[in-house]
Amino acid sequence: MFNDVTVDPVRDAAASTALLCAVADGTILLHWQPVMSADGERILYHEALSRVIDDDGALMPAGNLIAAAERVGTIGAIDRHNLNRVLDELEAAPAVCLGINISADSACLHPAWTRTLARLKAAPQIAQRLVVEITETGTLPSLPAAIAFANELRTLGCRIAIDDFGDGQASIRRLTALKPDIVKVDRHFTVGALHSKAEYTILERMIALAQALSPVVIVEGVETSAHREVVESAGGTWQQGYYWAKPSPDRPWRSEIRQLKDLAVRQYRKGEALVGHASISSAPRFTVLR
Ligand code: G
Ligand code: MN
Repeated sequence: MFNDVTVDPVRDAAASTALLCAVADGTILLHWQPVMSADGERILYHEALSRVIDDDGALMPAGNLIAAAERVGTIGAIDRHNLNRVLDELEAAPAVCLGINISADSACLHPAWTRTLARLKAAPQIAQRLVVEITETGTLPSLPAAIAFANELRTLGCRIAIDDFGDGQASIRRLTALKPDIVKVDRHFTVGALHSKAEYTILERMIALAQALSPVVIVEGVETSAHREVVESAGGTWQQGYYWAKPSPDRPWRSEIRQLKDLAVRQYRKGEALVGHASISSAPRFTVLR
């Protein structure tokens, strides 16, 4: 059932119910994938991606179930659950920036968002480290509603990203109205750029267009070193994809905290003062966006 891509209302109802049950059972999990600078030196943020445990106990991407939940209209509850789990992470780790995917269908100021928005309002230092990625693949049901949602989140300090830019159905005029802080160029342009000069030019122009729409541009689908190079030469300074890291349950920002704790304990035992983050040479570097 999980891998079936044909659209059928009964299957959609079953799949969307399975996803809600996974939330209730705690079998929907977040994996993390970093957004990296083209030189591999900096991490912009880590994107949370949903994974579900299937009937055989295997972990699998939740993409098909999410698509069904979007069609049935239950995606809002899933998105709010995931966003609240990301807020838990941000609360636990004071230096990291994290990203979350919100379906276009959920991007409206529905009363169900009240508790989550209150949580963000109460903690601006957490909101400032959150990137809310609104996917372009679904059509935005109401542009004014999406603009109000994006503006509210931005007022609270969050960054708004347009996901899968170039792959969806929304017009550029509609996307401009969201005033995105970040645009993520869809991975198909990366794959195409190695095929022909014409497709390379399309990638280059897509990046330039995205740069005109927002101050930060991320290019997705960087799977090989050839992709890394072609994207960098086309102007893609922030990159994401399997070449840099596959989505993983590991949370490197937690290991930084662990290293800091270990260091503190070692230095305490040796009678030395704690010298801080700069001394942890192996720790990943985080770019706090603002
Ligand atoms: O729509 P969005 O860009 O949020 O989708 C992320 C999805 O893309 C996740 O399911 C993730 O596992 C997958 N993904 C991440 N990096 C790559 C990549 O380099 N290649 C491909 N094909 N998929 C990727
Ligand atoms: Mn995304």
